[in-house]
Amino acid sequence: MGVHWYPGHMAKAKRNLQKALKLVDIVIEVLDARIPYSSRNPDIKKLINDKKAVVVLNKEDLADEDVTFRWMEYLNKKREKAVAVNSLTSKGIEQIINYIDEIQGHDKGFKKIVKGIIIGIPNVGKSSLINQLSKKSSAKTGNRPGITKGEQWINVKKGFRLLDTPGILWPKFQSPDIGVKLAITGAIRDELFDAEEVAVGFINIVLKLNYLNKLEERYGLCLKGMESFKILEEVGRKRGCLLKGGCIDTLKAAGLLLKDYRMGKLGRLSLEIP
Ligand SMILES: Nc1nc2c(ncn2[C@@H]2O[C@H](COP(=O)(O)OP(=O)(O)OP(=O)(O)O)[C@@H](O)[C@H]2O)c(=O)[nH]1
Ligand SMILES: [Mg+2]
Repeated sequence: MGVHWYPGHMAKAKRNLQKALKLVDIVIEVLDARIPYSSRNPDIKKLINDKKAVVVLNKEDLADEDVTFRWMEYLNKKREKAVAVNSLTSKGIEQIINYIDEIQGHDKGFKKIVKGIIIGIPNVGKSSLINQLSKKSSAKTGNRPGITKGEQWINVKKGFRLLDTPGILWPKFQSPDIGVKLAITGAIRDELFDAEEVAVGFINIVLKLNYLNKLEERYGLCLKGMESFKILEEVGRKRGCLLKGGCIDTLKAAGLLLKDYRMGKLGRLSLEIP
């Protein structure tokens, strides 16, 4: 079993990305603040080379603030420009705009024309970020992966154009839990994985990172000392996920748990620490 998340068209997307990178001055790499490691394409660094780059930790509103702070420190130590962003509000947006201004050279008589590209895994909020930067809704967004189908140039502000791109995934065969984390956060289409398996993977992380109280609070349950599948059953029982005959519908419970997490109903919860 395991989560298989590398569809064939992704290879083509990677070739397109290589071409597009040649056209731009700056790369905005969007990561999911809840999984900055697992949502990062390990090949991008090489492709970007010495180009200017910003690492955005998006959906910061869903991630644990303390953990995000540690990720920022970690990235800064590696001399990477990192910004924690909520693309549904304006948190972090000004910092990115200021950096663009810097590149454009706002003190001179004229502004340099700057072109950028926005890249990242599916559903991480690339198009939402563009809309927030430009204060328009030029880019189509949606609550599932694969919304942006092709590349699209968007005028963000005077002298700054940004290329929106479809989300890309890559094979990271060495570690199956990366696939699980990408599935939990919504980067992989729900039809491509077993929700029960992924929900149990989620509960295992919750146990490991000491977030059990968040589940207990949300569902009004006492879950201490239980193993992960039992916890899933308890959530299902509490939420009335029952099959004919009274058995607990753990598949339905899994879907409900993942949906609650993605919507922030469990509170701020990061899935990995630096
Ligand atoms: N909570 C929260 N949700 C966000 C944030 N940014 C985007 N979203 C939501 O995430 C979902 C995906 O947003 P998109 O902007 O369409 O993501 P994308 O990266 O362009 O996705 P693809 O085009 O499919 O690759 C939408 O439901 C957005 O409302 C954020 O900072 N916080
Ligand atoms: Mg998009």
